[in-house]
Amino acid sequence: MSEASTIFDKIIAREIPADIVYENDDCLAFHDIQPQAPVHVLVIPKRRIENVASLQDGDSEIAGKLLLAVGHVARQLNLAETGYRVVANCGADGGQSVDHLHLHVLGGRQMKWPPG
Ligand code: DGP
Repeated sequence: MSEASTIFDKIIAREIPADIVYENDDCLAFHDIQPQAPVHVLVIPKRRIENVASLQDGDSEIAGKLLLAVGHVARQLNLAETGYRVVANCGADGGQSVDHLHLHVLGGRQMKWPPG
């Protein structure tokens, strides 16, 4: 686990504002500040985990809860019927810019493949 605090810790602590769409005991979801689709939400664990690569065997519960939170957000924002994309950028080549695990939920338009 990374020891370095990130901007997402400040969002979790309500020290900076975010457009929060869903929250439970373990996860927080809020609109991305630089949306890449009509709907672009980030789903994060409240506990700091650096990225997918740093998940440990003991993190299986929070990993599952993150995916369940994605499903909840998608239903809440009416993406479930039309579909959406879930992305986890990991590390430098993955394009990760915030070192706090987050799942991008992108929807509201037709996604393309391959991604850039
Ligand atoms: P990534 O590149 O996968 O690490 O994605 C990080 C995302 O976080 C990026 O799409 C922009 C978003 N982001 C960065 N800072 C903030 C912030 O202060 N507020 C919000 N809502 N999103 C942020």
